[in-house]
Amino acid sequence: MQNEQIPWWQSATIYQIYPRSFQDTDGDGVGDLRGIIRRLPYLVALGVDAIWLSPIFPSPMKDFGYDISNYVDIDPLFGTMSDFDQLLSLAHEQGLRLILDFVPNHTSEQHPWFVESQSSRSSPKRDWYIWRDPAPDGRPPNNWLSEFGGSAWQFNDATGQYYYHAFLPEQPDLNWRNPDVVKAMHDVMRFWLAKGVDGFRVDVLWHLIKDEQFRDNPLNPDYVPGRMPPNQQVVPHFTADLPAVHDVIRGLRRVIDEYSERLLIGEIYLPFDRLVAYYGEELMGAHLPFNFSLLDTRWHARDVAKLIGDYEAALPKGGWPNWVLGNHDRPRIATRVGFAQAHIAAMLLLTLRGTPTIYYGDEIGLPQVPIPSDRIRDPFEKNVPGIGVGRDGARTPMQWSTKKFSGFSTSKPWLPLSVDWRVRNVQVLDQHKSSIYGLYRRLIQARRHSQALRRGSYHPVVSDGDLLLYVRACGSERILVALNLGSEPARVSVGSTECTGKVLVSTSGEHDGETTGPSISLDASEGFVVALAANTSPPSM
Ligand code: TEU
Repeated sequence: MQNEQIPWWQSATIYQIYPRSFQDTDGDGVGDLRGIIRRLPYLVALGVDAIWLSPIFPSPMKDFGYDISNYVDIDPLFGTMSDFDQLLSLAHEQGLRLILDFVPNHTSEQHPWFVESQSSRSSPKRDWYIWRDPAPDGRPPNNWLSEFGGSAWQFNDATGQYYYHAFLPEQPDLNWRNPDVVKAMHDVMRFWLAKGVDGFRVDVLWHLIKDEQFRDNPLNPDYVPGRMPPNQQVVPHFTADLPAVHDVIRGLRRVIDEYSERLLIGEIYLPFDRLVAYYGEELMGAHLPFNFSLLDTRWHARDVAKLIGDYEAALPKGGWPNWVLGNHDRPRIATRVGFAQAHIAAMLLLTLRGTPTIYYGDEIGLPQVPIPSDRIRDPFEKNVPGIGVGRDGARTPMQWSTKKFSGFSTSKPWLPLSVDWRVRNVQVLDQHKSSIYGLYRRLIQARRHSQALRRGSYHPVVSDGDLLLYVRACGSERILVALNLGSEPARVSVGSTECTGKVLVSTSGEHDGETTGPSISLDASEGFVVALAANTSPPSM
């Protein structure tokens, strides 16, 4: 047994809660903090170690909380500061860490800082945001585009200048080149860290610094109109992933390190070679730059195997890996890969090397819910309709029980439930060992009890077709993970004795505890986690 002196987040399983959709207690159809408190025992039973809450701060909710008008309070929709304090202390009492969402790239246009900034060109807060004169013809200063459609520049009549917004016009970007902004935002972090929160997931971390010369972004030669969101007409060369962003991140990390055992996660959508730079020089950047590669890979064993290998190879020395299968911005995994393969995806997420983040509802196989046009809430879908960018379908209410509104609320929820809610809910799935919910619980437990799964090395095992095989090893403990990503049965045979061992977790649950012979037969969409017998030679790796 190796010494367990590693940071808590390296052996943790993180669970993302979208607070609007987790549990409502005041009957307004929107989730709240007291709802999360009510469900803490559920999270403990599921076996996760930390929860990350999407934004809960005062907000006009134009982007559902990612437009913050006060960083150091709680939106009344979600509750009060006293509810929050209670949530934090109860979570800690029950052994759960709490991570907040920190949105430093932009505020709400209703934040007092922006109200002051836009009031006059000579306002002391003018330079807290990014203001530019119009182009000579009166049009926006350059070709920068908003993620949510249209120019990223909004004209302000009163002062005759444009301000920059990477997202909605109601989300003006802060100027992180201004030291007063840096200080104010560091103080926001300290406010929550002093209360005892265990860390932050930082929104669009790679966007914080923009080109000082405001040069046009290059055109994207691969842009397909009508198939891709309009912001992809240009490559964000001068608006994201600039070298100077790493200085800002080092500053955030220094604040994190003023407190003990706190975690800095970065939301970063970049290819591996760029992503890994966010660990920072000497690992003084984000502890965990989110690895979103599973969100858009083709679901083929060879593609996934390559992606794991490429990620492992790209990691800097000492950089701790992490994996994500879903979040509030991307289509639900159960719909993307299908219900059967969602079990395989769960086994993958929870047996790979690195910290896994589970998106609420994925543990019950919540699908992407089709949203009727009169119930669309997401501003991205409203601005860029009809090409599938809408995020509401991945943000629908958690399904708890067979009660009305699935136990989420006593009144009509803000977004519709999935049509199968009467059977796809925690109460019903809990009765079936073979359910995806049972599988998540068994996998999380297996991970908890296995050094090899939590922190062991990763060794790909040569395989072909739809099989994805690897071994996790720590000391004498070796675990074989065998996943069938195909719709035909497959035989795992890697020599005469190599598969011999005991099944820790099988996707159906039916084989748990069985001993395996030299080869393993997998059904379509079946996976096994096998503790290899100590005297077997490892499969050829
Ligand atoms: O998302 C950033 C981001 O990369 C999004 O533009 C994403 O690509 C988009 O949602 C399409 O899937 C973060 C938050 O997670 C998102 O909810 C916010 O809307 C956005 O920042 C602005 O704060």
